[in-house]
Amino acid sequence: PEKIAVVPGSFDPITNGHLDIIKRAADVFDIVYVAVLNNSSKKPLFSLDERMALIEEVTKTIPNIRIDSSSGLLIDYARSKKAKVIVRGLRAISDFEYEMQITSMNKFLDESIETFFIMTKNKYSFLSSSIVKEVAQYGGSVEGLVPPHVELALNEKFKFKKK
Ligand code: COD
Repeated sequence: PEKIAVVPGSFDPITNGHLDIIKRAADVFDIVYVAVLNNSSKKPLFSLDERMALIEEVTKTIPNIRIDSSSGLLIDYARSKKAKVIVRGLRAISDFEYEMQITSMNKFLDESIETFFIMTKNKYSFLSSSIVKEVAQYGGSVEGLVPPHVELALNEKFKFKKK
């Protein structure tokens, strides 16, 4: 049977750290659903459609991934795709507590679905969508931290004109 995984997130916007996790998951699983879901504690900068379009654009060379979204529970989404595995990325120790909390809640909701963690590349250890937005907002360069397409979208969003 096909090995199916879900890589869930807010992806607001997708960074090179996310992309690295998605690619590494796609190397291991037959089908990887990249699912844009709501994190109720975050207010997104990019709309759902914008976030999905950016992911679509920067992952178009990876054949076995599917870009999708859901407004419900991650575990229900995973079940609906017959995914046995949820893949999350781990950065610094600060991610650990939060990840452990959602992993144990998801395990409580459906014991048959596993969460696997892929450790970030060192160079992306301190990279997050939030820090990227913070810098881009004030006109700083985020080159190398996000795909070029995302950099353009950020400049557009903040109406930042390059000198
Ligand atoms: N290097 C490696 N991994 C990274 C990096 C990086 N630089 N940056 C981010 N990541 C990883 C994150 O650790 C995470 O695993 C993934 O990429 C996505 O990150 P974000 O920040 O875009 O997404 P989150 O953490 O906001 O996603 C949270 C969900 C939306 C998945 C969660 O809120 C959810 O499941 N919502 C749906 C409702 C639900 O089921 N809630 C109950 C959960 S118990």
